[in-house]
Amino acid sequence: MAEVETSRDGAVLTITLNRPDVLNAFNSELHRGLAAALKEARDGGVRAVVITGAGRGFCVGQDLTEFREAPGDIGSRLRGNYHPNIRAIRALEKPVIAAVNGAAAGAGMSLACACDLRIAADSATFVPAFINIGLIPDSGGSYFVTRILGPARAFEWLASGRRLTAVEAHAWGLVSEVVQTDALPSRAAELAAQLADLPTRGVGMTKRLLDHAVTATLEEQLEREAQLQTAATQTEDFKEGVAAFLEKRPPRFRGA
Ligand code: T3D
Repeated sequence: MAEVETSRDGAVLTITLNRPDVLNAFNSELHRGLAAALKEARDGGVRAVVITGAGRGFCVGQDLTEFREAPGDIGSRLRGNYHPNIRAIRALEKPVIAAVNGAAAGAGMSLACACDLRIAADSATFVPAFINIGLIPDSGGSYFVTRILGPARAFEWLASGRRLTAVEAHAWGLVSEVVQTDALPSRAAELAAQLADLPTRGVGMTKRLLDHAVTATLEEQLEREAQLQTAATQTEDFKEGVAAFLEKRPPRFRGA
């Protein structure tokens, strides 16, 4: 079995991290497989992506057995293995859903937070495990968690290493929805299919715009909106959206 599996259902690509015996901890093969899957996700026919884990874990970050001898050059590993996949998720101009089926710990928690939205099984847990072994948040964890939760709560959580239940994560706004564990795959597929039916280029530009908004001034953001709105009016889906409204019928967006 491959460390990462992909499957297509219409315009939805599902990426499954597949090292269930170690709750899908990262090793080199998993990084490589995820990179290949995220490349596959760039295909124009893919209009929504789901990332999930096989078995009872989502992803528990670095495989700690690789630290047994010595940590090695962690900085290089982060730059070479982790960062490209985090950047690839943010660069995808389509929605990426983390379907968190179980423990999301360390860099696995960062991976979930790099996605555009998170839905969780009621058995899922979120663990900023770094501090529990004397490390600091990496793989974008400090960046995304601060933006999702705000700096005060981010510090309280990331510095404590506390395990958060799915219900707590929902109350904090870390996940948008909690469903029964058995229902997670079908709910993720349903949500992804709904997102895939939207005007994908508009969704992609919205994603880019919101990423930019985090650090932009109002003037910069107004200008970015004007530029991307100009691009949005040039899409086929804009024409279709207006035509459907005027003809009083549901739109049929093609993602073009
Ligand atoms: O090297 C670099 O590039 C640096 C990058 C670092 C980034 C990081 O991600 S650092 C943080 C690494 N992750 C952790 O520290 C998490 C460690 N795991 C846990 O704290 C717990 O497993 C969980 C809280 C996540 C889940 O607990 P629980 O009780 O549900 O499961 P468990 O029994 O602890 O784990 C099940 C199995 O998975 C177990 O193996 P076994 O006993 O059945 O043979 C356990 O050892 C294994 N496992 C869990 N996490 C890891 C792991 N094996 C290797 N690496 C792991 N990270």
